[in-house]
Amino acid sequence: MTAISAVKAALAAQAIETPSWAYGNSGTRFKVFAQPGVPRSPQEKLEDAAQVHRHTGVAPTVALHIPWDRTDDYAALARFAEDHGVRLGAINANVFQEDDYRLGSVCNPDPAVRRKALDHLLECVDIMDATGSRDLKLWFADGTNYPGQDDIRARQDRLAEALEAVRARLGEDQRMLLEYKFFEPAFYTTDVPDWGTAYAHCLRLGPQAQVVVDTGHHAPGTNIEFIVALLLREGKLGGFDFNSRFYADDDLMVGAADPFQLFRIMYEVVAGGGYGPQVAFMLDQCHNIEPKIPAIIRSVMNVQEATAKALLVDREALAKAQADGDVLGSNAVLMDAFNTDVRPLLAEVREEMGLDADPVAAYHRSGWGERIAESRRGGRQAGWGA
Ligand code: AOS
Ligand code: ZN
Ligand code: ZN
Repeated sequence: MTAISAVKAALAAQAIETPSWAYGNSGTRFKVFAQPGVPRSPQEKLEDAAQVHRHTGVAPTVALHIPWDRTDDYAALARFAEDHGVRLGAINANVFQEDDYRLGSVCNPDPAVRRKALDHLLECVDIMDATGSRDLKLWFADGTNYPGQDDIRARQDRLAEALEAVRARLGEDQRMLLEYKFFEPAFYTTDVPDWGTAYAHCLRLGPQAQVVVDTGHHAPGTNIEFIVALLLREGKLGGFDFNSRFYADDDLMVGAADPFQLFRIMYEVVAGGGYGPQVAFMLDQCHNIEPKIPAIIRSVMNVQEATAKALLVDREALAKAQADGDVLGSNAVLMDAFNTDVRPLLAEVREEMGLDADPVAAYHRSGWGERIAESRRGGRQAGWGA
């Protein structure tokens, strides 16, 4: 196989998971904007996700969020997904949206609240059994707002206890992915604020616990690709929540704010041997003002473009320049790949997959947007505040 055909094969095999909540109405705490044609049920979200996969060919799974996607029969929902050409992906737990969680969920000082939160997490594993999902994604809003409000170390103990109970409940082929975020909604301490805290917990929990890197969850200037390289090296990178940010956790389209950063991240994934099913490439975004389905297609394409560039890095030339201590030469090898226009290559990959070279145009031509605007009335909010 020539190098370029290997790159094409790797691109055709990519799997980018789209989040069910990105198809629903969303906004900020100031305003949620309703859009025409927005899904009213988990099934309609899956129908929209199927359109993204139909036109890109690389978005075969959909992450669910419980309770936003609550349904009576999860096995039936999984069959519904398959009938539409997609599968159910990660199950996202939600222990942040009830009054009981004012002082936290699994870290709450009240054992009854902790029990309630843990029961929800265990229920999510029951749901994974029914859907056939591999990954449980855990993000905790837990933290404190004021110095002295609670005991930092005791909260870590409570967290560890809950995580261990979840781990013990996992099936052999299931994993728990622990997400970190430096602040929000807690403003003084957050109980899982950074990769180091997530890593320390996952290390204790063993091989079924891995860290998930949400690209919007770092302080400005953080070198995310270094974190990626390190977690991969330690066998602890479970996946990504991709999105981009200009300020805080903006949840904008991945690759929109800083395509160079996305390329650097994907390069570390490829170079570190993480390009495969063991690292879940998930989107975690909201499309507050732009049409949702084309925005998700665009996001998938942005990840593909960064991946193509990462795969095109001349690793041999780079290794040689690095070994020679050639600072400018090594940097030039990386920049050559980043500055390559990979759009024609991706167009070829799509055509070879039997797809239109331009997924956004193909989506617009399909008339799906008009059809759902006509047939779906009263679309639902994605979940925040719903
Ligand atoms: C929150 O900031 C995190 O990014 C989580 O992944 C969150 O649960 C997600 O945005 C919606 O499920
Ligand atoms: Zn996230
Ligand atoms: Zn987030």
